[in-house]
Amino acid sequence: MEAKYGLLKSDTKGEIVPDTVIRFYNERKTDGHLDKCLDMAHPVRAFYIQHRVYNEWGAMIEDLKANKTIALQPTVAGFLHKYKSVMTSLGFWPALGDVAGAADNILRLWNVYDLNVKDIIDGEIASTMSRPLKKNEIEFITGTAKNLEMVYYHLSLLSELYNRTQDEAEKENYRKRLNKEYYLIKTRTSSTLLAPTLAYTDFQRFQAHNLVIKEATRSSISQDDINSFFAPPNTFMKLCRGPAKSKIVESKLRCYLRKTAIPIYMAKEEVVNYTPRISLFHDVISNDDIRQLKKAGTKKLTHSRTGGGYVTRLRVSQTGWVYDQAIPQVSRRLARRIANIVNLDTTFRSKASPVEPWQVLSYTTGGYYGEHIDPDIGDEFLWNMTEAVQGPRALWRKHTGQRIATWMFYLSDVEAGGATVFPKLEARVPVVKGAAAFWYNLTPSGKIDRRTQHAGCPVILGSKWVCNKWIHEVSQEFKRPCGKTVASEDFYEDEYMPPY
Ligand SMILES: O=C(O)CCC(=O)C(=O)O
Repeated sequence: MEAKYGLLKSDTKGEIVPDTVIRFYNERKTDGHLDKCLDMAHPVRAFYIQHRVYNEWGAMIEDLKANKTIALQPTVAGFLHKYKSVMTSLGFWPALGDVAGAADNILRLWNVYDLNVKDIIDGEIASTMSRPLKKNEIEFITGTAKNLEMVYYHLSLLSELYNRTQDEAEKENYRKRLNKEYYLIKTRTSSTLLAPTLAYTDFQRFQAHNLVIKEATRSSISQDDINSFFAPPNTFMKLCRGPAKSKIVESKLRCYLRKTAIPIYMAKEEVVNYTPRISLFHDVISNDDIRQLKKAGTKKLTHSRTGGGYVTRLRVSQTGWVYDQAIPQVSRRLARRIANIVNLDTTFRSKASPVEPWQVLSYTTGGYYGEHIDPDIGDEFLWNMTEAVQGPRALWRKHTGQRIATWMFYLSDVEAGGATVFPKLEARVPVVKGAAAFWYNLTPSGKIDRRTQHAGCPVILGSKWVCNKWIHEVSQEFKRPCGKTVASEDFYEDEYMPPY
């Protein structure tokens, strides 16, 4: 027993409690209550909880369960019970990929929002604290940055590890690692390590490389050396951080009370870009309908996929498709409201439907959707293909046409981050619960309007929920007629509704 669990301790009730369980309970006090495990709103907390659960709990639980005498004692039994309830609530047990994903989330937030490495390590994100990261946790994020070839972030973390330790031997170790990594990266193009076959044929380069590595252990790199790997922010990042349009252009954006198909109902439209028009319609879904959409969506949530059907780092969220039958009244009400505002056919049909089912999306901290357009790019060539090569997906597209427009409800507010941005237009839509963004993806000639390329910025704190309703070309022929020329861009320059 002793050998298996290490130190065994007795508590006041005379129980024998393995030190791992005592440590778990002690850490709980500093990490917050176990129930907080499910509160993944803070990126640093979300990371260290998954890191700890992955690294420590799995092995400990197996050990405890294997020994019935210990497992039946109240403290240990209580612990095992807690473990079971966390498992049930989470629905999964974090794997290495989940921990790496949580580390990747922190790196993404740092990169996109230009956070401060010291604040991250101290557990402070957007002025909200969690506990500081421990050395092994910082090491894990450092390793993730290295794997992702995020050079600046990798070296900055190593440098921080170096600065924070007081232990001379450890300091020396970090210094060597830091210098070696720096020189390895600097000499990467000629590195024999990246082209192993060269190591045996190109001795001159191999020796030169080795000399560099030897040199690296002697010299010291500065902050300026690390900064030489820093890449300036692109438009997507700038927009995630805040508005990017000039003050003059911004001051020309207006809010309107728009006529709808119902004479007594005026829609509240905030225009965030005029050409092409991108609007945010306020107060278009009630809290009760939001609750029902989220409830139905939650039952269906799985990893979001991108166009080709892949789970990738381009899209970090959960998706749940909700068919009208699941929430018939809500669906009818919302579909009618959208139709009344934008004058498009939004009736879901089993064949050649002008709309897709509701797509509910949930983002937690670090979650985002990289730049993309909503129409299927492959479809631009679809019409030239024979049915045999098109396949069922293409056939479906053929019957429904492209996604002519996107209507996206915001089902939550978000504590920080998460805006929807259009880098080619420098346009930005804030996350406002109860509102919906709307834009056309096609020009009147049916061409994909690539100016509508957009992205969901990473959520910094809290969670973000949205719901897409994609509207297709089919059955919109009289609602949104083609432009008179192929070149015509926006048919209704400033009005969605035709004059009644
Ligand atoms: O979450 C967002 O803000 C954007 C979502 C999006 O672009 C999409 O689901 O296609």
